[in-house]
Amino acid sequence: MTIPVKHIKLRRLKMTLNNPFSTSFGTMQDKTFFIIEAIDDDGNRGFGESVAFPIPWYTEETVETNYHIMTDFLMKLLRENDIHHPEEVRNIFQPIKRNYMAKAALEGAIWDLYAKRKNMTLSEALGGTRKQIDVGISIGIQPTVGDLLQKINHSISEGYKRIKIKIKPGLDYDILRKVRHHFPDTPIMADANSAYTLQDIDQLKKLDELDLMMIEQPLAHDDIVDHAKLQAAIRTPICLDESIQSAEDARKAIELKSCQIINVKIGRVGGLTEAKLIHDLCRENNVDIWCGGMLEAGVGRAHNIALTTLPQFTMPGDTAGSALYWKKDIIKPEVTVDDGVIKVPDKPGIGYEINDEALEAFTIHEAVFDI
Ligand code: OSB
Ligand code: MG
Repeated sequence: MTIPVKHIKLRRLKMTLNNPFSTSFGTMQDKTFFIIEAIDDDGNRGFGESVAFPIPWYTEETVETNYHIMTDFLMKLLRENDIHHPEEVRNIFQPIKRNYMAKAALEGAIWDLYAKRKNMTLSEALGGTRKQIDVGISIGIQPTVGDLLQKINHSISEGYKRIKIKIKPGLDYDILRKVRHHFPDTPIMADANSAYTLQDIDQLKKLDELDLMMIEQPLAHDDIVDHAKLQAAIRTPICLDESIQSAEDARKAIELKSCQIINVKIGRVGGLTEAKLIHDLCRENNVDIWCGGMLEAGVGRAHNIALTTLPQFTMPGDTAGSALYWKKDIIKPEVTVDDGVIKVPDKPGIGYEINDEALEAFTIHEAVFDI
């Protein structure tokens, strides 16, 4: 039985975050991205979300490169190949190098369509078991330490299970020391988004005294060699984000001891199938794994929740509730967090309905392609 994808609808959305989000690479407030809809003969609709930003400052992909790769290459491959199971899409897309976020967006829509046709949840289709998932929060760089402490205090009162703080050179040890002083028992971690080099090793070593859960992506976005040197020199566990773009990258990083933990993002690694391969590899090697976030709207958020139901996702992820990011999200109901926990939906596919009215309102361009 093939999955009869008849049309792909590409919508370019523009949404505005409730608050600007600052990392070592820059500040984001307006978000432009794609919602992909895979439609079959019976009118079933599978949804995917592309997580690339307008500017290539996280990885090299952008909204525009996503459009180019999806429409000029990936759709052609979908036309030329029958798909029996969404796991095959990874191989079908293999002739096109990298461009993982573009691939993941289309693949995600096909996974959702497949699960809906089978009348199962996306979590079940992936082999997930968890009925609820633990949630942490990622707090961007704040104007003052006082603002940061206030945000952390609020997040703890809301029940978030761990606090992630964005750091960069000059805004690191002194701030984290104050945070640790005010919150001696809170699980805290730091994310540098590749802002350091091995020359900063003494500054990074100082973080060992703060008992952080981990430091995420301290060194270059494409490095696994220097990270191994750094991990050998510091006690704080290193978690890799940007550097892991495939299961092969994960295998090499584990072998080199470049990290003890992996942050998986579906978009960064080319889709749910690759994310699952990385999950399985981490499980075999006893490496901790958690699901990262890309300030997603509801569709991407729902995919993250489904992935996080796999057994090795033992650490809280970055997928918080819709209201933290958006005045209005594009799904019904919106994702809600209760005491640091999201209940996994039990409806077919991504498990949330699309709020078509909101989807329309945020769409700035749309195009339909025959498959
Ligand atoms: O490095 O994890 C990251 C947001 C944008 C780009 C990169 C990252 C992040 C986050 C926020 O940390 C995660 C989220 O809340 O969605
Ligand atoms: Mg990160």
